[in-house]
Amino acid sequence: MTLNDYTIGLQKNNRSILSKAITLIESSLLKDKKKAAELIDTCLSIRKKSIRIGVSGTPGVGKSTFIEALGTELTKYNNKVAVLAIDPSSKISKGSILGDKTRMRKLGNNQSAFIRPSPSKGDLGGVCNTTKDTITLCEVAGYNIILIETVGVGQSETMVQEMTDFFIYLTLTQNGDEIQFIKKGVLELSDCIVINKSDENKDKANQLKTRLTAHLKMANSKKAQNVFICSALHNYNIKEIWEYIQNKYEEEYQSGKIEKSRNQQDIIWLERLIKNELLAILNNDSNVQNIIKTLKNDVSNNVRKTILEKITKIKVNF
Ligand SMILES: Nc1nc2c(ncn2[C@@H]2O[C@H](COP(=O)(O)OP(=O)(O)OP(=O)(O)O)[C@@H](O)[C@H]2O)c(=O)[nH]1
Ligand SMILES: [Mg+2]
Repeated sequence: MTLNDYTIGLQKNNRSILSKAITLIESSLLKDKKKAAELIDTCLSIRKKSIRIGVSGTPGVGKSTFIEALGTELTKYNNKVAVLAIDPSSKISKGSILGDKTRMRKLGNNQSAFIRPSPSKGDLGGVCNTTKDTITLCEVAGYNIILIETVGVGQSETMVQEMTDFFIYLTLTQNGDEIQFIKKGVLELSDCIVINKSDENKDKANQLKTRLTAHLKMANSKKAQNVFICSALHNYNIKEIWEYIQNKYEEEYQSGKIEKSRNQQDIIWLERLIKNELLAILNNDSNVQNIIKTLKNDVSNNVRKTILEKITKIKVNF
């Protein structure tokens, strides 16, 4: 397929070409990488406006169910919804998100929606780097709302927050998650907190809402996040959450905040991309690999000095 085939197909909202284009940018083959880079450069100038939303939370909190409910609601108003799922925990959980295409059955059959799970190759940075390009491809294909699901472990929340306009954190009343995410600073990262499965115990959900709202007030957060109770399974409060997101997005779009934040995100991304490419060069360099092998065989002896000596001799030619 030529570059032109890809761009025309994408602009015609051809899903099969969109899938192929994503596979192309996820490829680690050098010849694919060159083509992918050209494709993304072209796409960056023709993409359309979209709202990018990150959805995170511990395993089983109801992220997929929430996205299914929100996505289905959104398609009722002529929106085109793309769902991207990043699974950084696949090494441990054997890829829980990958089952999501079947879990989001309704949305999966919806002609206005596109679902793409991304298996982690055990390399969070790699997957997330291609996710930003996947967003661009989806925007060219006319998807005006991009929902990104990620399990709330490790770095993934920060990375997803770095490529979205709006970050939703899902939590529950009963699993002690509350202390965990207050400790981890997730409250500060998120733009909106959703207490899911409120159908199981509405009183408890409301009590948690009160505690979290008080905590946010005390933390004097600049973001002024809202806390919602919700039942993704029974569609409770989904519409209200969407109205909140939409109003906040429009407000921030008009004030120029979205553009500013996206520019900052692009810079972070560029730095990460350069770092990753440099690492890839070093990983594929036989001299470097030989040095590592030698050092591993003799860890106890002067390793630091030797590393410093060797590293300062490495030169990268651009
Ligand atoms: N009672 C109730 N159950 C829910 C609700 N939302 C999700 N569930 C159930 O919780 C389970 C997990 O839901 P998922 O949507 O797969 O959760 P997830 O966060 O995407 O899970 P992972 O992708 O594995 O991290 C499923 O059995 C859902 O039916 C809800 O609002 N109420
Ligand atoms: Mg899921």
